[in-house]
Amino acid sequence: MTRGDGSVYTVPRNARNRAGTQNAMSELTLAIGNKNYSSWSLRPWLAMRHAGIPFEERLIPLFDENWEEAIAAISPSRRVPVLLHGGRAVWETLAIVEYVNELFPGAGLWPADRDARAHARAVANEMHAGFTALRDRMPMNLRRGDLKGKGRGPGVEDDIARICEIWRDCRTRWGAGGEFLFGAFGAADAMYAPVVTRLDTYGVDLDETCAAYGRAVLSLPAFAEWREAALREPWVVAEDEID
Ligand SMILES: N[C@@H](CCC(=O)N[C@@H](CS)C(=O)NCC(=O)O)C(=O)O
Repeated sequence: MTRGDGSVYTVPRNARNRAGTQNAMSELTLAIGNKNYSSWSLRPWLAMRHAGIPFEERLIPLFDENWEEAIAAISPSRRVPVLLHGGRAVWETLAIVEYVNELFPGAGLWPADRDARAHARAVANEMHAGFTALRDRMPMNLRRGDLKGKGRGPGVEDDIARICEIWRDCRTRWGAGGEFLFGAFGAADAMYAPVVTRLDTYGVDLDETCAAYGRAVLSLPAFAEWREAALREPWVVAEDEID
């Protein structure tokens, strides 16, 4: 199996045992929303695709005429992403990441070092629970190239300052082995990937450390694959389009 960066990833034997069979692992299905808008969907998709973890993708266009029926049939929270595996539904992005990490412990989704791993989980959770001003004002929208300077409002600058503090801190303390928060690309980076796209879309000025980190995320082959598909999508979600 090949990772997104071209290196080869061997499925660990204990992962096979936990999943039951090799076949069971190849039957992972990740249900996602529109690639242009669904920032939560991007996170586990990117983590899994970059790591070379095999999965089938099921895209359910957000809020179109079949949305409610389709999502209710597979997701208890009626939200995407949701991972389907062996009759089980795993919803909530971080729960999906942890589930996949248990199936593929050799995939490097979290850092090997315990201190780094604790830090990675803390910043991933901080992303999951917070930055609501930025998320509300700057919806992910990969198609738009005309939003530089837009999306500002109360709380947004504070969110950006804290995010950049996290990135600088991770890069300084743990990032020496690569271009990402903990060196190699992993789950913490996947959690922040939609923020990277927002800071780019809305033209936020960054210091060199954060700008370089953002460029590294946007340059990932797996992210390019997601973006290309997003740009081909026909759907428009009016509430995520700002003027
Ligand atoms: N806390 C959830 C958030 C998931 C979420 O809000 N997904 C959005 C799409 S990006 C969704 O399904 N929205 C549908 C709705 O609000 O009805 C997670 O971590 O997965």
